[in-house]
Amino acid sequence: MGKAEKSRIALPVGSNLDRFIMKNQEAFKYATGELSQLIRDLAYAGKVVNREINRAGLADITGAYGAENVQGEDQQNLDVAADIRFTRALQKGGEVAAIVSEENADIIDLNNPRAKYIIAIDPLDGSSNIDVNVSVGTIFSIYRRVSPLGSPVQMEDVLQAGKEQIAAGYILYGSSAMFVYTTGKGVNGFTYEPSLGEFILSHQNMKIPKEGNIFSINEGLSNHFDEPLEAYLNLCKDRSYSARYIGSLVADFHRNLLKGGIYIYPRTPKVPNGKLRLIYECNALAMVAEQAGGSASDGKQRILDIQPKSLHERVPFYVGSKRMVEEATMG
Ligand code: P6P
Repeated sequence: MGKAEKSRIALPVGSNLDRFIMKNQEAFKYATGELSQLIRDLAYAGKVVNREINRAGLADITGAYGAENVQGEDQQNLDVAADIRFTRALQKGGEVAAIVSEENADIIDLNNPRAKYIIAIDPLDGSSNIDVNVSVGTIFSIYRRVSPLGSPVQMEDVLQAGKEQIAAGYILYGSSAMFVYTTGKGVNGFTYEPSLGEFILSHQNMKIPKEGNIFSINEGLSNHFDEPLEAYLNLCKDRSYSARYIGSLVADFHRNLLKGGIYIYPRTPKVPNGKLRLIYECNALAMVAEQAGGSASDGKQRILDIQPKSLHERVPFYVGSKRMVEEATMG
């Protein structure tokens, strides 16, 4: 990528996502517009899901769907609704050859073999929180296909290491909805303005503080933490750090991105590889964290270096302020 392409996209706060995407595209001399359209398609689906979440309490679409996903977790109605929304938007957009989704056991082949891109997505992470009005989020990764265009999608297209992502981000359905993403040239956040129906640039070139004093972990599992983790958490408490754990990954991650902090979902006897999924949860947030100056590890290695072996594999996840992740994982 040329020097110009590495330069940050500078647009004034208040610019809308569309204009930012176009500016971003100009910086990529080989860009042909498909990636731009793909990011627009994700933002559009996010607006639709945001509307449904905001009405959830009234429209009787909360609660369990009555089925389990491939993880054996009870699907919520909105999990299924969000999965359908994103799949439809990406299918219509025409830029995506296949999707890996938390809500589907197998690759969703969009029968579009000439499309360049692969999407990995958690359509609605933390959805069980919707019934109690807690923020939830969508997490997405974008990869280029590695198998020849025109041929059927292969497993190698979807089992790519996180460092191969060409873009990643999340949509936070919180007190305000936000679209936060990176294409490898820094991280930018856009806040949804309902009166305009637009995501507006509100957080330019987001950087996570190198140090923080917030730690996010489910201490209800503390009887099962290994010694190095126990020791690190005691260090946090000796320093009177704040324990903040919403139980919704995107919400915890976003707060730590802005204020500094570390989110940890460790391995325990019940979840020997941790709970979070590498391909459609950890990789995207690891790319955002690193692009914002932070770090993401599985406790031993960089998340983005891990070569996935299966679609729904789990990894222990330490993500956030660089020095906090280094200290938590040096044990
Ligand atoms: P626990 C939600 O199910 C989720 O995937 C993340 O959003 C959240 O951080 C974590 O699991 C909560 O898991 O075991 O602490 O309830």
